[in-house]
Amino acid sequence: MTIDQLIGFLSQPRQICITTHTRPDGDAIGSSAALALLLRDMGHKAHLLLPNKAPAIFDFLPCYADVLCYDQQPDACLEALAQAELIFILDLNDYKRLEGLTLPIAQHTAPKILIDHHLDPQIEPNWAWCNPHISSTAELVYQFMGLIGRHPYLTPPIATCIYTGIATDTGRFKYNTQANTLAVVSELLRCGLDMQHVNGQIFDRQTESQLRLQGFCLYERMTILPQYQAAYIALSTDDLTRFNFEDGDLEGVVNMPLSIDGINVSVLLAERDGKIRLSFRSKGNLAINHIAQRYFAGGGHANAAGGTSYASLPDTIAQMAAALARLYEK
Ligand SMILES: [Mn+2]
Repeated sequence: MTIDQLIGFLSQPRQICITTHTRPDGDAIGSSAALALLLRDMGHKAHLLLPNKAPAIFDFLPCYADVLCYDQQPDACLEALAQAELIFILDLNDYKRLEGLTLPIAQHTAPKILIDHHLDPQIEPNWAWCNPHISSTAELVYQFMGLIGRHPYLTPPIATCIYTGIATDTGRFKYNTQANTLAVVSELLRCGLDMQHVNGQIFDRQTESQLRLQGFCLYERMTILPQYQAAYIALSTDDLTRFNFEDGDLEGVVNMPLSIDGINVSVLLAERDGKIRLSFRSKGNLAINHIAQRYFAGGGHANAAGGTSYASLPDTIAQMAAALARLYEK
C-alpha cells in the first residue's frame, strides 16, 4: 500500500480499529486517542482497542471512556475487529505486546498501518510511518496528519492527546526532544492546546499512597552500585500491597535515581503476579536495551527498556547485577 492508496482508502467512511501496547502509557493512549479523534472527524467509525486499561490519570483524555479493553470486554473487541476494514497499530514493534489481542490482530486480513518509534519493528504492515529518532508516537501521528492533509483540522482535543504523548515520552522534555518536537508543541499551542491545564492533569494528580510509595522506594528500597554507576529499586509484592499499588503508580520512579550525580543506569524491579518486571533507564551513550533483550526477554530503546524475570526477586537482582557488570566489559 502507498500513502496515496491509503489516502484513497480513507476518502470514504470506513470501519477502523486502532490498537496499542499492553499497560498503555501516556504516548500509547495519547497517540491512539489523537488518531481516533482525527479519523472520527473525517467521518470514519474508529474503535480504540487496548489489551488492558490505561492508568486512571489519563481519564481526562477524550476517548478514554469509550476505549474497549480486551481483558474486560473481549466480545466487544472481537465484534469491532470483525467489522474492521483497516487496522492501525501504534507505539508497538512486536505483536506480543498486544497480549490477548495478539492473535486476533496478527491474523486479521484487513490492511495494517504501523505508526511507531521503537527500534527493530517485528511487524510487517501494509504501510508504515516509523522513525526511532522521533520523540514519541504522538509526534509521528502529528506528522501523519500532515501526510494526509489534515493539519488544518487540528482541534484542541487532538492537540491535548498529541501533547500528552510527547510530554510523557520525553519526560517533560528532558530527553528525546529535538527542534521538530518543540515545533510540533508550538503548533499545538497555536491550535488551542491548554498546556498548563494538561500538565496539571498528567503530572499533578498523584494519590497520597503513590507519593508515599515513591518516598519508600527512595528511602528503603534503593541500592547504589557505585562500581557500575548504577542504582536499582527492588519492590516485592508485599511492598506494593502495603501502598495499595495500582497500575501506573510506579510511573517515573525508575528515572528518579538518574538524578543522582554519577548514576548513569537505573533499574526498577517490581514483583507482581508471580513474575518480576524490570525497567531499565540510562543516560547518554550507555545503551541498556541489549541487556533487557539478552537476559530478560525484553527490549526497548537505547536509554529506556523493559524485561521480565520468572526467578525470585533476590535471584533476579543477582542476574541484573551480573548483567550490569557486562556493560563495562570491553
Ligand atoms: Mn512511545
